[in-house]
Amino acid sequence: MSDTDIRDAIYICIQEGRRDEIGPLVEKALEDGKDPLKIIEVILNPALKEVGDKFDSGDIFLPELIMSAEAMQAAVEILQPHLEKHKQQMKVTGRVVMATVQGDIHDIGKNIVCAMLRANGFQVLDLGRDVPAAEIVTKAKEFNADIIGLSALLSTTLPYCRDTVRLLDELGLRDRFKVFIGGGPANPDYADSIGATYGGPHAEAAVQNMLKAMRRD
Ligand code: B12
Repeated sequence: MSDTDIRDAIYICIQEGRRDEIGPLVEKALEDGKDPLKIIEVILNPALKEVGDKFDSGDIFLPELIMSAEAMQAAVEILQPHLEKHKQQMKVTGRVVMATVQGDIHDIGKNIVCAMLRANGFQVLDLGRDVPAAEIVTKAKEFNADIIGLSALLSTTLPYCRDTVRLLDELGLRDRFKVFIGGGPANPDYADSIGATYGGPHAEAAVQNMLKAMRRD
């Protein structure tokens, strides 16, 4: 199979939600020396974005969206250890608590950010998805985090980022953590308005921005 054939086949697996077929194709791309992050950014993300757009325009419905998400998840699970591969050789660059906020179950992007942070020497406590603000704050204290990373993919759940910052304020803990937000509806203006930092549109930007924040210490 040529590079183009593999790329097209992976793309189609995401589009058509072929969870059982995508694994061997991703493995083959890795065997051929493809960079795992490039597989995500150049093939998987654009394919899933097209699925999201079709869902948005009513051309496909939730069951299809779920099947595509499952194929994406299967591919990311294979790639994740490859993203994290170099972490043992590095010294700890910071401690991050990551969560997808309350009411939101989108976690594919957050999982990629976690893997990339680990690959860059961060210690990461991943709290999962649909996590209430109070739990995020408690765990950040216990973990002695430098950074709290919040992921929100829905316009309706983005306000939970603000709630988390407010809770930190109320508890007198705001200065203890840098708060980064990310995910589709997050943007620099919104981040500013709630007293947080926009972490960027993708995992690489998230890592660079968090590394920069740690260097300022
Ligand atoms: C996959 C998906 C799902 C899957 C999620 C599976 C999972 N385990 O995550 C399923 C099928 C479950 C789903 C459900 C729903 N979804 Co949905 N979903 C998507 C889809 C197609 C892709 C999201 C994704 O994984 N992208 C790939 C990853 C790699 O990208 P990413 O998430 O953006 O993450 C990157 C960056 O944002 C950044 N990042 C992410 N988090 C963070 C955090 C920090 C701190 C930083 C710095 C950076 C960062 O780095 C990541 C890696 O590069 C999007 C469409 C889209 N274009 O986003 C819709 C989308 C987000 N969903 C949408 C909707 C409406 C829903 C539902 C409400 C549908 C329904 N009627 O039930 C439910 C909501 C369920 C809930 N309560 O959360 C809408 C949201 C509209 C809006 N603005 O509110 C979208 C935009 C689709 C659309 N165009 O209409 N969905």
